[in-house]
Amino acid sequence: MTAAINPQDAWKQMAGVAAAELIKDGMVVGLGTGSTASFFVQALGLRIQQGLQIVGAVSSSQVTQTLAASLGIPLTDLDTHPELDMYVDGADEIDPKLCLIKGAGGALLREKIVASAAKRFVVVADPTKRVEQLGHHYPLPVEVVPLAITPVSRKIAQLGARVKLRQTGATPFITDNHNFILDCTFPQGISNPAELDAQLHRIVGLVETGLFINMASQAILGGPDGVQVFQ
Ligand code: ABF
Repeated sequence: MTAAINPQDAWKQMAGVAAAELIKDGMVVGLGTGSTASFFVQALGLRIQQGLQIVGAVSSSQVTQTLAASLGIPLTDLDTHPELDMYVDGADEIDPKLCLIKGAGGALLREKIVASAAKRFVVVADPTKRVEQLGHHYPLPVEVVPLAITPVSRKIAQLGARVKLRQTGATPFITDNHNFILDCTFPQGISNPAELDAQLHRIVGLVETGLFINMASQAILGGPDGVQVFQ
């Protein structure tokens, strides 16, 4: 007997399956992280079992790497394939220009590296991720070198944010790159994502932000009325 999944998961799965249909023989594919990306990875694994022949896939996290390996997806890396045909990943918020907040899963740096290597970045999500303005539903995660956590926190607070160190229990959450994450809430939302991203990047010790601007080329949303594509 197959366990029933809740509607939101069903929508994520619809998006993941639709994105997997875009993958063609001979492609090098980037694999995102998170529950929606996992549905894509599973659908891609199924297509590979059915005969799809990709050149290889680059994972954006250890978790995804393990999942992909378990599904028989051929794995590669950016040294072997510095340019990918397509990257598929989820998001926490998607605005009308396809600017994104990502990083709730803590993999934002690798996600951004893999996304930036791809000719095409397809976002997969359910409709709860669509927002008019970024920053109202999710804090903005930024990845920070542990040594710099206190001065970086203070400088981000000076930009108007409430800043919280992400923790697992009593200890700081550690990224795949051995850094910390600061979750930054901007009480008025983020009116100018590009300007904020530039300001944050001027802070020494801040490694990367979860703002993905002008990177996504398409969003595939599963929902109660089926799959919708935004570009
Ligand atoms: C990754 O997973 C992250 O960048 C984002 O934070 C999260 C989205 O997760 P889900 O698909 O589980 O909502 O894409």
